[in-house]
Amino acid sequence: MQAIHVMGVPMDLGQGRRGVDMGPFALRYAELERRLERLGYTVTDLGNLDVPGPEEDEAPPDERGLRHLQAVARVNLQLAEQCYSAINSGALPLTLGGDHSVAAGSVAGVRAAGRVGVLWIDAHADFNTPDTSPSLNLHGMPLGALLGQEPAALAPYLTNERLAVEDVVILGLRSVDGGERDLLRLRGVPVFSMRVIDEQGIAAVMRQVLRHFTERGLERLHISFDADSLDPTLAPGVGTPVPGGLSYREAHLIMELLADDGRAGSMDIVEINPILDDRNQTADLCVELAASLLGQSIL
Ligand SMILES: [Mn+2]
Repeated sequence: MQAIHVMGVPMDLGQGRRGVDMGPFALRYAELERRLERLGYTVTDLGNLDVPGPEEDEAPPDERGLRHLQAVARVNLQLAEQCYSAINSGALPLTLGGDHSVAAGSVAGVRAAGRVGVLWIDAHADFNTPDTSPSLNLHGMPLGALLGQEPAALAPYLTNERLAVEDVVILGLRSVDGGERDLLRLRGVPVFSMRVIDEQGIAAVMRQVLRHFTERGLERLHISFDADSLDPTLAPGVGTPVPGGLSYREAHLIMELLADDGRAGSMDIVEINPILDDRNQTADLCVELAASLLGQSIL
C-alpha cells in the first residue's frame, strides 16, 4: 500500500491577489484525503507550512523590485526538505498551494532525491525573470528559477544536482509574455501548447510527452498542476484565468494516461482561489484529477 504525504502551503506572497492562500483548505474541504484513501493509499496530512501573510512580511522589495522573495524562499526550503524526506521514505509528496511559486520548493526537493522529469501543466510558462516580468510577481518565475534563472533563490536545491531543461515539459500553454517567449526559445524548453493539443488531440500529445521523458531516461515524474490550465468555465476559482483551456475530458485523460504510465511520483496542485470560485468547484475538480492520476496504480 503506497503512502501519500499531503503538505499544505498557504502561500499568496507570489502574486497580488488575496485568496490563493486558502487553496489548501479548499482542497481538504473537497475530501482529498478520503478520496485518495478510497483508492487504497495511506494518506498522512502533514498540515500546513507556516507562511506569513503579505502584511506580516515587512521586508521591502529588493533592488530589482521583487516583493517577498526571502519569505517565499524560506518557505520553499522547508517544503523542499519535506518533499525530499517523503520521496526518501517511499511516499508520494502531494503539495497543496498556494500560488505556483511554491513549486520551486517542491520540485527542488524531489530533484534532490534523484533525477526526475517535470510535467508543468499550466496556461502560463512561469519562466519570467525580474527583467522580463511585467508584474514582477514571483509566481511567474518558479520554472525559470528551477532552471537556473533569476531569482534563483526561489529554488532551494538541497544538493548540487539540478533539473535539466530537457527534463521539463510545459503542457497547456496559452499565455506568454514577450521576453518570456524569447527565453523559452533561447533555452529550448519543450512546450506543448493549447494549439498543438487542438491540432493533434490530447492523447497523441501525451504519447509524445511520455516518449520524451522515456528518451531522457527518466523513471520518475513530478506533475506540477496549475488550476489555470483548465478552461475558466470549469475552473473559475483561479487568480489569472485565461480562456481556451483544457476541457474536463482532456484534463482527466492527461491524468489517466499518466496513471497508466506509472512514473508519477509527486504532484503539486496550485493557484486555486476559493474567493473567486463557485461553490468550490475548482478545488473539487482538482481533487478528482488527483484521484485520476493516482487511481490506476492500485489496479
Ligand atoms: Mn503557474
